[in-house]
Amino acid sequence: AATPSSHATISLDTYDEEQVRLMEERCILVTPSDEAYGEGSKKTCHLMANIRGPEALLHRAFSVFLFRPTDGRLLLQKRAAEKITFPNMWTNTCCSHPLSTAGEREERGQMGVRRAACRKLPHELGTKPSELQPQDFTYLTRIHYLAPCEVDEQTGDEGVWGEHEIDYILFATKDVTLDLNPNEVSDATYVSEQELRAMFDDSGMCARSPLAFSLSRGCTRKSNLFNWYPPVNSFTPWFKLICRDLLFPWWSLMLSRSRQAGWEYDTQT
Ligand code: DMA
Ligand code: MN
Repeated sequence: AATPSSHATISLDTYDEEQVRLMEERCILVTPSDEAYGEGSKKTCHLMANIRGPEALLHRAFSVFLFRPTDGRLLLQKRAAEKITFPNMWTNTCCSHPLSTAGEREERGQMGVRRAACRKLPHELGTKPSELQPQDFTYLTRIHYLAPCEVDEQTGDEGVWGEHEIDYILFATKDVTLDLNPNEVSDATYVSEQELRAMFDDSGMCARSPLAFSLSRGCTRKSNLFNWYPPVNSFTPWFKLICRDLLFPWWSLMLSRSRQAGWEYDTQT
């Protein structure tokens, strides 16, 4: 493995103090077949210069999807403005990284990522530690993905920050109490499949720029050349990907099965 000094770095002076501190966390470096070979700071791992660099740094992560038992709705969070990567975007219940400690490096039964999820849900959403235990999660699969935080629409240039991860997908169905950490999460909501699809319809190109607005179809928001609206909803790239490939197909299957079984499962209202 290369020495840390060979990796690109950047000044964090303009960012939130607490989020800068968290950039010192030690992520687990992995090969594309998810073999752990070392560790790197969260900062090093999330700079596009290191992701696109000769080493193509890749690290281990997890994504939790938490469903409410009473109505099957999924808990979404909106990332705080303070987040250095992907601020202000809606995403799945909780995402983060297992750290390079003995407990969170453990691979047997995905124990490391399960423990990391049990550490981060209370930190981000204020769930009680007793409400979610490692065995409450169902491990679905791991996905390898790469996404820059920003891409310049004109030049195609990528911004400074991004993700390049082997992401463990964990589902759970559990009632939890919420007490949002405002440094991490600015909003949270439970959505049905239909409600989530409607939120997606209210994102995309709509009103990103007056030109994009005038060209976008099916957009009812008012805009003109002197008015700029940010997108109503924007979503993290990994959440969109997981929705398309895993969540929506799984959700429809689960609902049709539960209807066949005669369960009263109200997802419409
Ligand atoms: C990183 O999530 C993990 C994935 C799957 C993108 P994050 O940026 O929310 O990490 P953290 O909460 O540790 O800042
Ligand atoms: Mn990451």
